[in-house]
Amino acid sequence: MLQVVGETDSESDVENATDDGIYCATCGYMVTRARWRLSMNGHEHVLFNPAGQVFRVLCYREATGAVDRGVPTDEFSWFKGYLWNFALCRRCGNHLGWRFTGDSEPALFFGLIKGKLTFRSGANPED
Ligand code: JO2
Repeated sequence: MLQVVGETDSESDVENATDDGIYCATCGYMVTRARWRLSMNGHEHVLFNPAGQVFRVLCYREATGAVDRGVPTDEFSWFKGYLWNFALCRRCGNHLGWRFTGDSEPALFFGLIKGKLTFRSGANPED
């Protein structure tokens, strides 16, 4: 009977892996992961807010490196049936996008501004 001994990748190693990490472009903190990409009639959207600002918005199921701020509102919501509030970088507080919540699946997702993210680990935001 052969027994495999020694170290194997634990669940937490996998959970902690940053190979697909996506980071705050300002401070480098890991905000989300490629594996959490979500399509809401598309992953990437070009959207305007009431102030006339244009955003390239990417949708993710989760963004552990973001904190939400403010009272969710449905005013000007880009996604029908969803309330939004602000999503800020958990480390530097930069505005990264919006957190969306609703009654149907998915009940929660994040719309993150492409230009506020970097897809390179350890990228120097000054580069
Ligand atoms: C989210 C911002 C937005 C809206 C905004 C600042 C102020 C206001 C901002 N539709 N929200 C969404 N506001 C997005 C939007 O689903 O318009 O862009 O309504 O006073 O994030 O800069």
